[in-house]
Amino acid sequence: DLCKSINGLDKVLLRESRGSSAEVYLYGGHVTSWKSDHGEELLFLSSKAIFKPPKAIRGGIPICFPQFGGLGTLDQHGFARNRFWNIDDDPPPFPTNTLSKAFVDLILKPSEEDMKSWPHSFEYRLRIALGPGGDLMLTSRIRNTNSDGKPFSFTFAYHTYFSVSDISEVRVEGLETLDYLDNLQNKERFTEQGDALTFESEVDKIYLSTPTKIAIIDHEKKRTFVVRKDGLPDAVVWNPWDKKAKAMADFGDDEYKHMLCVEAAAIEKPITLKPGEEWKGRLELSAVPSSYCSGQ
Ligand code: TA6
Repeated sequence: DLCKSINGLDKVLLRESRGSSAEVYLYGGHVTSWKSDHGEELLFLSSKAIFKPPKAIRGGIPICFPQFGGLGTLDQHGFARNRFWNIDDDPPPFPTNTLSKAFVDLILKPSEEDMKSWPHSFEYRLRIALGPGGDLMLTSRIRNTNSDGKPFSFTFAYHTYFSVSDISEVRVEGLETLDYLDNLQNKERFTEQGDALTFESEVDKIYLSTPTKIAIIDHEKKRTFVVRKDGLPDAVVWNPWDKKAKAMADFGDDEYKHMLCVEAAAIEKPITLKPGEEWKGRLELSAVPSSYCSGQ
């Protein structure tokens, strides 16, 4: 259902038959809530999030397009998360999500303004769907619609903020032994040590050529988030920790203890599309009891 939220921005509520739900703001095409079938919130949304354009909403799943980070000429993380998307009432067939009954299709095209800072025309169709087991699936289809024959390249991330009970009790499996660029050390390249990641200070790493599946284990909740991705070879892991948290007006001082960003991304090798070509980037999130998960 489409409704007006308390802060005046339109949002879509998705409800799956067994009780799981999600909320998506047309502003930013931004998922701000994903709840399990017993109503537990699985994404982090800052209590100080600002729902006022052009500020991006702090938390949920910001869409970083056409640029991840500050790696180019646009504002940090591009402009898709700062624009009003439209409901797409004429979507192309999305064979991958045929199972879902609860979904919404959104579309973003560049404004005149956008074309000044990023002189390319594109159609970005985003489907947000809840699967039968309460999984959250995001499918992005980005097509180059340039009429001047020009290709374009972009970097991308689903900047997902997971809700965790206590960051010092969280482990991430699937990124050990991989190379990463450390944003805290001039993006220098390092190799990760050999066992699951744990967290005791600020982290901001871009892991390269990562597996299609990453597990985020919340010890206290006995819950594991499973991130499955397709078309997204990299993964960013970010927690601002205390100092950076205090420096962000839209982030509570202690909130870093209850969140971890693990972001399915395409950063190291920008994606290049010729006119008419389309790129697809899929993200599938599930939350499972931890006892089933380690080593799966
Ligand atoms: O994804 C990690 C990161 O690039 C960090 O460097 C930090 O800047 C974070 O994104 C949040 O960026 P934002 O523009 O949303 O404040």
